[in-house]
Amino acid sequence: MKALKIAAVGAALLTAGSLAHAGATFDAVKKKGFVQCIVNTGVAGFSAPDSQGNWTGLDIDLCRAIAATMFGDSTKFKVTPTSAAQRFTALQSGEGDVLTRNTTQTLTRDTTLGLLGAGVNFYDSQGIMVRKDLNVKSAKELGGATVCVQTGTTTELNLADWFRANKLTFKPVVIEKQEEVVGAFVSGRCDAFKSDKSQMASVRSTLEKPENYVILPEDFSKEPLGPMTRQGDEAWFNVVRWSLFAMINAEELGVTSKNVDEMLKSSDPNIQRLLGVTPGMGKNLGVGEQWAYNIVKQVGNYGESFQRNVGSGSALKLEPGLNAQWNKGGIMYGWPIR
Ligand SMILES: N[C@@H](CCC(=O)N[C@@H](CS)C(=O)NCC(=O)O)C(=O)O
Repeated sequence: MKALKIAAVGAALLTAGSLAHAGATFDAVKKKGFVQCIVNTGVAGFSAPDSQGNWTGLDIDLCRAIAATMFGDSTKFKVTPTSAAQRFTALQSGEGDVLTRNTTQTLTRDTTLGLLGAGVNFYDSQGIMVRKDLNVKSAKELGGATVCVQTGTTTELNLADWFRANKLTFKPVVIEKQEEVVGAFVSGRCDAFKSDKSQMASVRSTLEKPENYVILPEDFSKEPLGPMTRQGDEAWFNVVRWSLFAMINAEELGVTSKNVDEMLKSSDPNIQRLLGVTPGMGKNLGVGEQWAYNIVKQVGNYGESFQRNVGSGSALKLEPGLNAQWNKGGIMYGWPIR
């Protein structure tokens, strides 16, 4: 009798749990029919508009994946471009539904902003770029240098930490707009430019003579970059988190935008669950059962997105490094979709 009672309470809780889809952002996004993603103002490979004004990049693909989950249509998204300093206020004040903007996940950001990190879509580290004619081989030779960084970034803090730890002096030049930071560096106002290595590679590829600049070998910090949502709407948080995990799992399982239709016939239970052939995952998220099929079909798996935007198929030609799958020498690891 007692056991029966407990089971009944458990079932009631479960029902309440599945009704928790009534999150304010989840509902608002569903109602308006598109996702508003807060992105950067333009970092090639991550998020940048092309000559026709179409936004592409790894962070844009994540935004498209979220749209595919919600609407079965990856084109149902809009962007709000922000500087590093503006991005958190933009999310807090509801200017967007999700931050998909090369944002490092840190304890302070998770605990003091009313926001929450929902995963990692690029494992990065910070580095320093200098002009080649400075003839510097290591950051340890940069004592007394003037270093340009962008306001409101982890870069600002890591810079001070590293120079202090190495007992070197430096002069920071802290500027809000990315193009002004780059301008100050190129014009010689700063000896060095510090940022996430991926973004630095992106900036370097857009300079007039990229070969005149070198990225020094040091890694200054861990920068796990990923999306954030406002706290208090777990249904929405889950849509963001699991859209990303669907892309990562699809890569691990070998499901691509090219073969996803054949994969519907796969006998692998993991693939059947991912693609909604075995239903349940969509219902749990509060979306259609084809949510992950739509992501893979329209956006691609994580590896395809990486390759196209920042990897061998892009101007940046970044190696996957840490962003390879956990069983291929990296640390990308999709949590189980089950
Ligand atoms: N990952 C770091 C740095 C992110 C960041 O804002 N980097 C700059 C340096 S390239 C950037 O993306 N700027 C582009 C913009 O302001 O739109 C953080 O989260 O603080």
